[in-house]
Amino acid sequence: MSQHPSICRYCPAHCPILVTVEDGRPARVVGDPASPLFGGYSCPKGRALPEQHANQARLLRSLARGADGDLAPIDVERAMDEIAERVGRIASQHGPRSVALYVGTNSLPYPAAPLAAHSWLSGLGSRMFFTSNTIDQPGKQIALALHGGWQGGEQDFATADTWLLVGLNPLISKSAGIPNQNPARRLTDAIDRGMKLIVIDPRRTETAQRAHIHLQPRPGEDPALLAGMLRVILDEGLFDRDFVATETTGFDALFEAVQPFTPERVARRAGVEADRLVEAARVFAAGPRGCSITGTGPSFATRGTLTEYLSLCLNSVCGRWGRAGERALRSNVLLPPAPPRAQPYAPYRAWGYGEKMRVRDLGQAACGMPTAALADEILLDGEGQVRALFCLGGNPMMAWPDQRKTMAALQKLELLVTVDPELSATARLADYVIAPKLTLETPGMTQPIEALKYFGVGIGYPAPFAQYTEAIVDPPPGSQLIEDWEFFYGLAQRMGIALTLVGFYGWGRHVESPPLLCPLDMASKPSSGQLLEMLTERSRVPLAEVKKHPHGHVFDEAIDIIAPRDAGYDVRLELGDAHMMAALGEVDAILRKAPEPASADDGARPFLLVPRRANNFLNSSGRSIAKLTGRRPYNPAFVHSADLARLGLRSGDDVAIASRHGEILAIVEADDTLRPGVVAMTHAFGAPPGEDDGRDRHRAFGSNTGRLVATDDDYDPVSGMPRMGAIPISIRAAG
Ligand SMILES: Nc1nc2c(c(=O)[nH]1)N[C@H]1C(S)=C(S)[C@@H](COP(=O)(O)OP(=O)(O)OC[C@H]3O[C@@H](n4cnc5c(=O)[nH]c(N)nc54)[C@H](O)[C@@H]3O)O[C@H]1N2
Ligand SMILES: Nc1nc2c(c(=O)[nH]1)N[C@H]1C(S)=C(S)[C@@H](COP(=O)(O)OP(=O)(O)OC[C@H]3O[C@@H](n4cnc5c(=O)[nH]c(N)nc54)[C@H](O)[C@@H]3O)O[C@H]1N2
Ligand code: SF4
Ligand SMILES: [Mo]
Repeated sequence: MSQHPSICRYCPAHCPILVTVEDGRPARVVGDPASPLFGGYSCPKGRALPEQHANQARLLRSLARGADGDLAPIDVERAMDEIAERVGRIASQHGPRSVALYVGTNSLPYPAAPLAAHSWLSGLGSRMFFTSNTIDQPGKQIALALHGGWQGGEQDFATADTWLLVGLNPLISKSAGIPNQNPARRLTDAIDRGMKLIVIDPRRTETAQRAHIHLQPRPGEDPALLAGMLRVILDEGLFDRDFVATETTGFDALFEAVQPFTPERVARRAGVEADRLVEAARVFAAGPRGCSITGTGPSFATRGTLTEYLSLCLNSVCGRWGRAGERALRSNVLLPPAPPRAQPYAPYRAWGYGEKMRVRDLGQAACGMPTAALADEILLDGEGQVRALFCLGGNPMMAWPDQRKTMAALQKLELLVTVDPELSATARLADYVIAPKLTLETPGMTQPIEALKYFGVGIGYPAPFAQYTEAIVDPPPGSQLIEDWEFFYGLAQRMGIALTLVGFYGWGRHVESPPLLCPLDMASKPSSGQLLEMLTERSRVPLAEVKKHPHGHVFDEAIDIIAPRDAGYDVRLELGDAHMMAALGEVDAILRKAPEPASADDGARPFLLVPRRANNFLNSSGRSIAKLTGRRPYNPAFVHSADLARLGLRSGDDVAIASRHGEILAIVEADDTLRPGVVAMTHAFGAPPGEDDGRDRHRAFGSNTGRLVATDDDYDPVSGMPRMGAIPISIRAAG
């Protein structure tokens, strides 16, 4: 028996852990009390890492679909031979665009994997690179491109006087909003200090329960609510005049555009009290320090870009950005040095360049390619049609909008390959399933998590923290597993493609320094450890230094002091972007037509379905682990008890939930933390169409909310993301 410090890579929090190893296998995981910043925190998912590694459902060998139509074990080298041959043939017959790659959430634990996969795809000549980002919060990157990001970063939660969270629940999701390192503890400390938390959420979440002000609106009204708060702040002169005058442009346009959003009008439509809205605006503006951050709730409820843009405007008019002479909040440690200045990044184009989709006039944008349109692209016959799809750490069948369409598309492909440790719903449709090593069997580091700060405000480490871990166990005996990057390296070798890893996630267009290029030796394969060394070649703190601190370390020597604006640099933050002001005009028009929070959809669908995340699962991951599912392997439909009573239902009853687009069976559960009229369900549950037709099947594996979403209805014209929240639904008893 031995104990090893390592990093839990199950979710983006990347908590430092102590792993007890017995007979070469992980036996027990606890939060590492010796690590700074996290205070020994761990959650049930992290503590279930031994079960994940030893899971009965785990694939110990790769699989290929045989002539009989069944998946059967295959030697991984042979699988790579066959796949290289087949994808090469498709690319040469139909052009490289016929090959697409989808990277999901489980690429994050493996820093080299998405980079190797991307390089392989580029080498093939295809730009059809998709990620889960465009079915998550793509508005964050689009809004940053339109508004401008601040090089000095945001203000620190630890010293804030006020904090605004719009539709996110960091106490459970641990991904943004409150620093992820034991967020509940950090929130307690902040509130004890006197910080005033404001939460806008239709559910009285774990986070909202601790708020000074909780606005519990009808879902989907966030643009109006934030415009209303901005109006109060601008009208009452509560903003930072100096900052607005010297660092921003477009104030007059914003001032004009928010005028129609009087507190009374907004409050009436959103179903909140006007006085509380005004109070929220005043508390936020009073600060003096704080930040506004948005989450997946408003992102899914349509107009996510506008909500994020207005949130950035709230921060900018209140001057909530790091000033010259202050210490920067998020210094680089394993990323290359990037001395921050008190000035915006140069603006960049948010859309209108790069690869085009053949459907709905969508294409490449600041957020990446529109994943919600990929199924349509596969289904649409014609030149350029996608015929081969490679999935890395993602599960389209559980996570993409419109599960039926997704299934039809995946079945239509000539070649579907996925890298997945289990027979996910996507893997079951695949021609090849590559069985990968899991986190404790591979080296890892915190660099990808450090780089998440480029994706939006309120994400990333609040201190120069870094950690590196070696692989601490070997793969299970008798297995044949490779690392995700090795699969793409193997394909590249066979296809004569030379791989170059483009370092530090150079996808954020406003990353200031030139990308780090790491060409790989294609004749003699590097080790995973060598790849991590290459990716940290120009790091602010040498990787060798980070390795000296196996429990993780805060590198105070890396703290940056924000420098003043460069002489002659006149870029300003944009408060009045024309697209966003026009979008506000559309919201105004909607309010004019429907001033009341009328029934959602002609009364036929009187409830609004919203997302919520479960502590024991990461999207679809964890559902095969008994320790995490416990006695409830399904995702309840949470409904307010007053609504249940009106419907004549009781907790545990079966119901049919129908949207304009589809219907699912579910099990209701009373939850009085919800605003009446709102139903909350966790996504990525359920089974593929055809497998859940029998009675009671939903009791065994839950219900897929993606069935209720249409990809081509009410979608964002830039990211292509459809309405995935605030979905009008009906509920009726199912006998
Ligand atoms: N209706 C609805 N749809 C949604 C959402 C919602 O709230 N509601 N949320 C959206 C959001 S925010 C996101 S990010 C997407 C997520 O979309 P995806 O990333 O596509 O979905 P996941 O379920 O996270 O897929 C993870 C897959 O990785 C596999 N996996 C687990 N561990 C490993 C590993 O170590 N290596 C590899 N290679 N694979 C591994 C799992 O078995 C699983 O199949 O879904 C989106 N879809
Ligand atoms: N335990 C766990 N952690 C996770 C994940 C997981 O599946 N499980 N997934 C990870 C991923 S991929 C992501 S993207 C992040 C997401 O992290 P978060 O964005 O924090 O996601 P949620 O916890 O679902 O919080 C969304 C909140 O929005 C509220 N909401 C719904 N509709 C609206 C609306 O119209 N307006 C407003 N203002 N609020 C609304 C919901 O009630 C809910 O409380 O979490 C990550 N962390
Ligand atoms: S919050 Fe839980 S799953 Fe996420 S890294 Fe920490 S222990 Fe792992
Ligand atoms: Mo996500």
